[in-house]
Order: sequence, then structure tokens, then C-alpha cells
Amino acid sequence: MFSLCQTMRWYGPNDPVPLSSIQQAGATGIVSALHHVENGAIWEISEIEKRKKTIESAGLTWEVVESLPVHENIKTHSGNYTELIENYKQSLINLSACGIKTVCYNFMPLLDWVRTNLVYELPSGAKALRFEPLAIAAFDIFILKRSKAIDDYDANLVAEAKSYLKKIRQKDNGEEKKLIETILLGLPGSEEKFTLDELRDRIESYEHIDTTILAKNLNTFLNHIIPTAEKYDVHMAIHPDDPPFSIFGLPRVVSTYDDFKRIINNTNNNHNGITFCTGSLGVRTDNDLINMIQDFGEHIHFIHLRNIKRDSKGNFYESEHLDGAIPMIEIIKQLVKLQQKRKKSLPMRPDHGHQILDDLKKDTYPGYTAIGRLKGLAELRGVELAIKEMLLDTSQK
Ligand code: DNO
Repeated sequence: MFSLCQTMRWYGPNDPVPLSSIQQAGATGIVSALHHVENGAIWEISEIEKRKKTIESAGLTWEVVESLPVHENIKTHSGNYTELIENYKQSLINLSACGIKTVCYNFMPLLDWVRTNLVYELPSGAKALRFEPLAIAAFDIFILKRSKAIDDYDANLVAEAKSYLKKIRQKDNGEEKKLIETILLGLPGSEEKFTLDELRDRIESYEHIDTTILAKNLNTFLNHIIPTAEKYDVHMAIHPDDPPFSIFGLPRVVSTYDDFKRIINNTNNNHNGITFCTGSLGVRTDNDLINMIQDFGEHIHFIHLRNIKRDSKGNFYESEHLDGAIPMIEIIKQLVKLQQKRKKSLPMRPDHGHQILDDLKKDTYPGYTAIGRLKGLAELRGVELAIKEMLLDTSQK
């Protein structure tokens, strides 16, 4: 029977989690990117080979690139964007020449994933990542002072945001500074870091780009790169927006069932695929994840398994992998079936992990602790094994 290929993300030689820890966690594959290469530049074969060799000498395989970043000029159709698309294609050709044939990327303007608290303490003392719309509103309206920000929130939220900020300013315990850093400095994997002024200016440069235009620019990008991906057998896997809705007035076009349908239909070719990220998609209650596996299964080339707990105010935090709003057991069951149908193992990584045990004392990348991810991977692996056994049992009866 085909099984999920268990992978973990490794940020390269500067990652505080060594490859040996990933191997001890039971993963066989690595998800990595050349973060040191400037965004937009070609990934040269020599650099790809170097990273590949490092991974292989630790007894692991480089399974997936996450991410090959899409330059802002491509998203906005500005400056040298046609040249940048050519560079992107060349990077795909080079990756294929080195045998790395699954590439994750995203099309989120300016910011990649966003959270407002990286050390949200759970009753056990474990720490998790959390997102609060109130903190986003306070930052946007009163700290970033984006023009028109106030129009994007309802009056009650604006008032609440004002008193939230007043309260944390009174406490004077560094909470405001922490919030600013959390949003501006970018989470691991994000390509850019901004100052407040830079972010405000860059957001303004998106003033004339709404969701229709951004979706059109994504289509243009796909029309250019998918034929190359097909020719060199590279499976492209677009990552959903995280969280899956507009932030700071910026358009987001990879958030819903209809977005994926549009993307797939645009270039209906198996190499035009998706990263099925449960934790990102699952934040929206109108995203039916099981339905998405059923309808887009042929295009799922990479899987991120993570859970969340959300409340009626739109707050969410990253919960235990098997405990939260995402029906993880049913999802794994569907993925087991999908792999048998496609006669293919799909790469999966436990997406993020809590800060627990010794990692509470260590400085690791937010969400990318060794022990929290090890725990997530072990639980997910156990569920998959049990489901496979049960399916085998019933098919033999
Ligand atoms: C966060 C990640 C994202 C992801 C990119 C993919 O943990 O899931 O940073 O890597 O959005 O392009």
C-alpha cells in the first residue's frame, strides 16, 4: 500500500534543528529552500547540488522545495516581471536536472503567513502560535496607520482595538513592541522584512490591484510556468493563503474552494497542483476540507497537516495535531485512499509544532521546534498506519 512520505522542513545550515534530529524523529524526506539566494534570482545547479549533498549525507532525501518564491514584481506585473518569470522557469529546469520535482510556492502579496502571538501559552505550559483579528486591527489602524484602514473594520472592532492598544500601552511590558516585531519581521520562510514605513508604502503600491487583477496575474504566471513544469516533470504545488483572507487591505486569491477551482481550471494539467495545508484552509468554516480532497485530489502534490482551534471572534491558535476543528482522522483516511487511487506516495510534513519540553528553553524558529514537530509526526504516522491496517482488514474480509 502507498503511504505518506514523511518529511520535515529544514531551513538549511542555519536551522537550529539539525538534520540528525529530523532523522531521529522518523522522517525520511526533507523540505527545504535556498533562502540565501536573492528572491527572483536563478537557483543555480551548483547551489542546488550543494544543498542536496548536505541532505543526502545525513541519510535523507530532498523531497520538496518550499518555497521557490514568486517575486513581488510578478504578482504586481511591474518592472522586470517577464525576466523574473524566465528566471523562475530556469530555476525549475535546474531543480528538475537535480531530481527535485515537487515545488511549493505561494502568491500572497507582501506578507507570507501571519500570526499575532508566537508564544501563546496553553494550560500545560506548552507554547503555540496564535492569530487575533483584534491585534491585527489595532496594528493596522493605530500603529501602521494605513490610510483607509479604518474602513476595513466594523465600528465595534475599531473601538475594541483602540481600548486593546490603550490597555497594552498602560501595561508597558513590551507587548506592543512584540506585536510589531511579530508582524513586521516576517515568520520563517517569509521572503521580506519591513519597517512600519516600508510596509505602509508597499501596501500602497497595491492600491490598484484588487483580487480580480491579482487572480489574473496569477493566471498569467501559471500560463508561463506550467508548460515548463510539465516538460521537465516538476509538480507545482501552490500553498493556500495563511490565514485565508485579506489582511491590511491586501488581496488574497488562494483561500477558498472556488479559488482552487479557478487555478486548476486555468491550466488543467496535473503539474499545476496544490499544497493541501489543513491548518491554513481550515481557518475558514466555509472550506470543506474533505470535499476539497475529493474534488482536487489529482492535483494534491504536497500535504501540510496541522490543526487549529478557533472561536466566534475569529481568533485561532495552532492546537495539537489530532485535536481541533480539522477532522484529522477523516482527512488522513481520505489521503490514504487517494494515494492508493493515484498509486503514488505523497509527501507530507507535520506543519508546525508546539514549543514543549527542552524546546521551551531553546531559540528555534517559531513553529519549527524539533520536539513539537516530532510529536506531531509520530501521532500522524500512527493514525495513518492504523487506518491502513483497518482498510486492509476490511478489503480481505
Ligand atoms: C509556514 C508555511 C509558509 C509556506 C509558504 C509556502 O509555516 O506554511 O511559510 O512555506 O507560504 O510558499
